[in-house]
Amino acid sequence: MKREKDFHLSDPTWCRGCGIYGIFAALKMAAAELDLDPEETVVVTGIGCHGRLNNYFLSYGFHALHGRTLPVASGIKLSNPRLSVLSISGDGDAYSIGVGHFVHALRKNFDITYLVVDNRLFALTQGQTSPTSPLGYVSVSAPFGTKELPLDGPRLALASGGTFIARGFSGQPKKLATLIEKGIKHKGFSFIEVLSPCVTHNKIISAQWFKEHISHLDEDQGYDPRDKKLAWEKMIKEEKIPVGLIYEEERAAYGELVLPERNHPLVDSDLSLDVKRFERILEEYK
Ligand SMILES: Cc1ncc(C[n+]2csc(CCOP(=O)(O)OP(=O)(O)O)c2C)c(N)n1
Ligand code: SF4
Repeated sequence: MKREKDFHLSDPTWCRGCGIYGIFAALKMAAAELDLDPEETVVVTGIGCHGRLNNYFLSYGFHALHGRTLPVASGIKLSNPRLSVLSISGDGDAYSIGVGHFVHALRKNFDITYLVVDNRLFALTQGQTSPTSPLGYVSVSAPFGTKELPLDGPRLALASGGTFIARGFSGQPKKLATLIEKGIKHKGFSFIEVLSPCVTHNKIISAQWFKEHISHLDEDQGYDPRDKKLAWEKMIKEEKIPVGLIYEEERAAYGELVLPERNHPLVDSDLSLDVKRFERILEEYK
């Protein structure tokens, strides 16, 4: 049985107090609990402060282009379905430049786990407004306050056919670890948005602010994450931000549909070069 420290590759250098420390801790807890094999696990990150996680978490890693974690992660999973594949983005990475990939990954139901670190701004580039920044939010890119309505990731996921939709808080790593564990076990696309304060660029949306503005679905006796109508009602109520497992359903994952028994995934295919065949192809193009 593994322990958290077995996944600790090196000490992080995020700013002191950054929420991503809590996400790193939760990821290690979940990996240890599931006894993941670092050699059979791949974490694909985007460009942003969250992207440094690859340097600290022991597994295979791929630091993808900004907004392109999902095509890389889904390609890896389809090429080798035996791997556990996680993708990690910032709210800018996921909901701005990468939002098209997000919607299609949800409806296709790739069998990967997607964590979105929602600090409500572009952190690495020094605090610009992101799609989750609240209306009126003042930043270096919106000095008179943003005039755009914020995007809600879980609502978008529910509308796009998501089969596992959750929201966690970096300040509660144990609860978050449980969500990550469930997400990794889920057969299909598991999406977990994680509320995470950026202590350097956002003095308003702090850890305390999140604590005061969230409500816990697991404390709501009447809530059933298998009831889509109930999930919608909860999501569109303009009250506290719901945290926990929002919705889960079973639906065949994309890989199961396109890689039936008779087809070999790329990893099991013979990719050795047949020189004679290659020369014939070259001849055809002369
Ligand atoms: C194609 C492309 N566009 C823009 C950038 C500049 N850029 C780097 S990180 C970033 C945003 C980071 O914000 P987020 O994804 O929320 O991650 P965080 O730093 O908050 O973890 C941007 C716009 C880039 N690297 N590549
Ligand atoms: S700039 Fe913000 S998100 Fe980035 S490491 Fe520092 S506190 Fe964390």
